[in-house]
Amino acid sequence: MDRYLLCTGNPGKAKELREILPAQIQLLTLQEVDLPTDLPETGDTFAANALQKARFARDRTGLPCIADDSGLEVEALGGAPGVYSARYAGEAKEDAANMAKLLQEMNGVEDRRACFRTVLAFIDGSGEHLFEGEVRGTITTEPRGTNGFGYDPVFLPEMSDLTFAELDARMKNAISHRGQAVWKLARFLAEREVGDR
Ligand code: ITT
Repeated sequence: MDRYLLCTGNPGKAKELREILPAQIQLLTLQEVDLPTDLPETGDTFAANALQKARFARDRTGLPCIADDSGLEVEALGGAPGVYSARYAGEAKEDAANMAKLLQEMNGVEDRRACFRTVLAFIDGSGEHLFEGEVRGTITTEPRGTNGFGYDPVFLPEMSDLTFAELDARMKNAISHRGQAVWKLARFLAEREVGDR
């Protein structure tokens, strides 16, 4: 079985990555290899941060590493919170506080367009690889639904009447930014395996 290190301390992300990646891939957690769960991410793009987290873990373990950097870009806020999505309302990285701040900033704003983005970085002996996904939608005026994590209750994906938090996990994964990026990674790994045969 192939073993990969999942370089995230966010349980919501980890759950989705596990759900989407093929079952024959064994995913190790940061705790299992004695690394901190809050890896350094000081870049100003999703790609830079995903690479920074994956490189940090790869340098220390030598394992094939997968890191996810993601966030919500809101048109009327000039792309904020963007790469600062996790710490939008402070260092504590609290979902409820982040959503409350976002709804406050968007109070009375008519243009509610937004985009969720994920960049996955995968590093192994073959080098560094990036996979991206994005989904467009709008910010609701109040939280709806209890599934998922993060900003899910306030994000209404395009062509859906339900927020990410009202969709079940399979539906969210089928259309989400993370779902798209992970499918690209899974296809890359599968095609490489076929090539190796
Ligand atoms: P790691 O760096 O350890 O992976 P993190 O939570 O710090 O965890 P990011 O820096 O990538 O991760 O921050 C992403 C932020 O965007 C965080 O607040 C998430 O809650 C939010 N987010 C990312 N994907 C999301 C999704 O699918 N649904 C809702 N919120 C999401």
